[in-house]
Amino acid sequence: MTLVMGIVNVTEDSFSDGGDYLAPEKAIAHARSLVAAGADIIDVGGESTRPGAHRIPRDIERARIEPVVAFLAGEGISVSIDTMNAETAAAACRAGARIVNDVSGGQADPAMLPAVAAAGAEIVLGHWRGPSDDMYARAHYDDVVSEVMAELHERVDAARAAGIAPERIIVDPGIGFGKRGEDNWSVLRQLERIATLGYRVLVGASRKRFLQDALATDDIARRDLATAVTSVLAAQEHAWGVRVHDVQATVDALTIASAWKGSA
Ligand code: PMM
Repeated sequence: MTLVMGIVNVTEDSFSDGGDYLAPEKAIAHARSLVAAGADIIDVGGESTRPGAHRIPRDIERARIEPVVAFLAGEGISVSIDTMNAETAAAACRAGARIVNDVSGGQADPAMLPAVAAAGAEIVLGHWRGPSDDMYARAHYDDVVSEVMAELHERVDAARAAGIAPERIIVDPGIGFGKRGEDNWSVLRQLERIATLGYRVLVGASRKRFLQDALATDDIARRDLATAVTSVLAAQEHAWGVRVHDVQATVDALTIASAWKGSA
């Protein structure tokens, strides 16, 4: 069954939950509620990557995530660390994180891939064409799926050259990262093609703007049902995992989909 990665943004400015879990005890309580709802992995992030976001100092990012990662890993919870920063990734791995989730696929910090190799961690390589503060400037494609695949392939090669074993690599097409509405749909429509790269595929569509646009609504509360539907569709295309905010909705949707298929 497709794994569910629950999001804990220990940030001030993430686009849907910024500021809600900045205090470690709030982040931990939230993570526990996501695990109770059925999350398989908790993805802890200390820096927002929303469009227009600015980078934050490394010491602030580390101070935000370290106590949360250490506590959750100490409880036996599988933790991933959402960072583009090698030092933060290494610190999180020392604190017990098992997966480094780098939306830049190791491009933002040249020290990232060697750091992950040295830590023996798994890595999520996201498709990325540059920092969030001007990511749409590079959102021009002739054939978005082929280009995303070719660029992910380069990141995989770089990760393997740095000494990360292929079975420790997960790829993510980077929904919303340097992609406009229709680009995201093209990628999702051909998710199975991305899986032909030969690596596990993670999808992060949760609460993203393109879902709201498809529903033609400003009502942000309606994004969670839309997200749960994308989780089921991604699972049908053999996604290894989905990264979501509302874990309960996705777990329920995936459970009903497997009951329908007779494998629940
Ligand atoms: N999206 C965001 C942050 N981290 N990580 C992965 N692997 N894939 C994504 O699509 C992704 C990510 C931005 O969303 P958020 O601000 O709601 O966390």
